[in-house]
Amino acid sequence: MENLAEIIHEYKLSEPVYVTQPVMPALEGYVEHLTGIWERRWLTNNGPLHQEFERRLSEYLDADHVSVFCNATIALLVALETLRIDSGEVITTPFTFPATPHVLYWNRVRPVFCDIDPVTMNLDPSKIESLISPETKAILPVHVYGTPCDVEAIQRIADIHGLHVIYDAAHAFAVRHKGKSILAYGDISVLSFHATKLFTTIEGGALISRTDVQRKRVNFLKNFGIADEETIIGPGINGKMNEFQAAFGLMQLQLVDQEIRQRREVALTYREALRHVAGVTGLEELPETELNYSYFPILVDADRYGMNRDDLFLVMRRCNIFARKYFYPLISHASCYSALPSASPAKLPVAERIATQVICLPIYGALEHDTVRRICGLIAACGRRQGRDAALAGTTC
Ligand code: T4K
Repeated sequence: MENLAEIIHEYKLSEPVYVTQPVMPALEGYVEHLTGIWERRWLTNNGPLHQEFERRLSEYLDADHVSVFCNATIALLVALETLRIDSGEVITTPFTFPATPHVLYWNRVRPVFCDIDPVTMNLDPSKIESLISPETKAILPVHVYGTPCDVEAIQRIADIHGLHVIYDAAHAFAVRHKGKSILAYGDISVLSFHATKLFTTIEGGALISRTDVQRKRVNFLKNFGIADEETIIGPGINGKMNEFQAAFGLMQLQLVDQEIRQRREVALTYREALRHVAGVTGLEELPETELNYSYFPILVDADRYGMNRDDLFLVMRRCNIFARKYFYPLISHASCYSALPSASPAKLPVAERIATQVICLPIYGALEHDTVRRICGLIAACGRRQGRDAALAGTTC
C-alpha cells in the first residue's frame, strides 16, 4: 500500500482510543462506601476511610511511612518543605511533566536541568556531578514511565556531596527494583494517583518518607501545620485527601494487580508486533526490575523509519488513535525556565533528541489486543512509505 490516504482508510479505528483509560471499580461497591459516608457525615480530614486506605496502601506498597495526598504536586511541595529545601538549587530532569520543576519554582528553588540516559530516559548519573555547586541542596530524579532510575549511582553521588534525594515516583506505583519497592530508595518518594495513572483515586497521591518523625512532619504540613486546636507548628498547606477518594483507592487496590498483568500482556503484544519495524524502538526490560507497564513509549528515528514522529502522530490522530508526546516539548523550553544556563538545548542533547522522537502509545488493561495489532499495523505501514504527502497537508500537531 503506497498512498497515505489509503493507509488511513485501512487502519482507521471506528472508536477513539486514548493513551490510557482508568480502571473503574464496581459501582455497587462504591455506592456502599458512599452510603457509609452519608451515614457518618465525615467527609474529609483523616476520616475512617482515609485511615484504612493509608494502612492498606502501606501494606501493598511494602512501605512503612505512607501519607496520602490530594495530588502528587502538593505532595512534592510538602516533600521539599519537609526537608527544609526553600532556597538554592536542585538538580532535576527536563524530560518530565511540568509539575516536577514547578514545585521547585514555588519553593523559591532554582531547577538545574541535567541530561538523561538514552536507554532509561531517566536522569543520567554520569552528568550530575558537574552540575553540583555550593548552592545545590538536593537531586530530584523522576522514574519516567515507571522505569527505575539508577538509584544506586544517584545515592552514591548524594552521599558524597551531602545532598537529599527526592524521587518523583508519579509513574512508579508497584515498581520493584532488586527485590525491593522502588519507594525504598532516596529520602522521600512521591506517587501520583491522578485519573490517568495506573492506580487512581481520581486526583490524589502519596508521599513515602523514611522515619516516624519525618512522617509526623509531613502530616502536619499537609494539614496547614496544625498540631492541635491551638498549635500551629509551621506554614503548612492543604494537601488532604477526602473520604470519596479514599473509598475509590480502597477499591482500586483490589484491581491493580490484575491491571498490571493485563497491561504487561498489551506491552508484550506491542513489542512482538513492532520488533521488525525499522527505526521504531521501545523501552527495554531492565534486569532485576518489576515494571508496572503504565506507559508504552516508542522512539521514532525519522531517517531509519522513513517518516518523522510528528507526521506519524498526525496519521495516528486521523486514525482515531490518541497517543501522546509525553514529554514534548521539554519543560526546560518553557519561558519560566528557558533563560536558565542549564536549560540550554546544547547541554541537554539526549533529552532534546528523545523529546522529538517519543510517542506514548495507548496502554491499559482493557485495550483489545486486536486494536494493539492494528495500531502496530498502521505504524509498520507508515514506515514502508516515504515522506510527507497530501494526506497530511494543512494538518498541524
Ligand atoms: N510528576 C510527574 C512525572 C507526572 O507525570 C505528574 C502528572 C505529576 C508529577 C503530577 O501529578 P498530579 O499532581 O497530577 O497527581 C496527565 C495528568 O493530568 C497528569 O497527572 C500526569 N502527570 C500527566 C502525565 O498526564 P494530561 O494533560 O496529559 O491529561 P489528559 O487530561 O489530557 O488525559 C490524557 C488521556 O487520559 C485522555 O486523552 C483520556 C484519558 N483520561 C483522562 C482523564 C482525565 C481518561 O480516560 N479519564 C480521565 O478522567 O496530563
